[in-house]
Amino acid sequence: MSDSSTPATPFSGLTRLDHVGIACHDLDASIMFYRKTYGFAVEHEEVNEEQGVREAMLRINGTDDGGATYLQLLEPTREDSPVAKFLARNGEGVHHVAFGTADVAASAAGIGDKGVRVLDAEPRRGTADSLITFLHPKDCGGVLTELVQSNH
Ligand code: MC0
Repeated sequence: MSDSSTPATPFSGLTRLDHVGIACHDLDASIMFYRKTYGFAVEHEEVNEEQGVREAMLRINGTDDGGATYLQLLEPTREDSPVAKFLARNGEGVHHVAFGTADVAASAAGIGDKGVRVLDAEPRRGTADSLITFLHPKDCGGVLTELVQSNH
């Protein structure tokens, strides 16, 4: 039964699942696992010194909103980085989920107004020149959540 008070699209402007980020100790071994097991190919690889990660984006499918859906494999480049701390505490596994939006600042502002802590005062640079911001996992049911404005 539909509820006429429920908006057709979420107020947040989020349009898709952009990626699932997976923390790993050895990026090359992890890439090999996903290639051999599922046939997923690396579309993009880079080091993001600000975030302290070496990362690979494995494209899963495309969408019609200028973005796509990926697995993001994350290997830490320094011990004080968020991913290194996560690995030390939890071992390898799902690190965060990321939702796509056409306007990351507007989405973050709307979500912040709902009482969720937005971790970046201004959007930062993400993979492939995307714009990103993070939401605190303690305000999101234990899930570190990222918002992504694709550069495509
Ligand atoms: C930490 N916590 C998590 C978590 N990381 N919970 C779920 N998922 C995670 N990934 C929990 C801890 O278990 C702890 O819970 C509490 O949050 C505080 O964690 P902490 O590590 O002791 O302390 P903080 O506050 O220094 O750091 C947590 C925070 C940080 C989420 C604020 O990791 C952060 O700012 N993350 C955003 C940036 C990031 O993760 N970058 C790497 C991906 P308890 O219960 O023990 O208190 S970069 C990326 O993905 C880019 C390149 C891209 O997509 O383009």
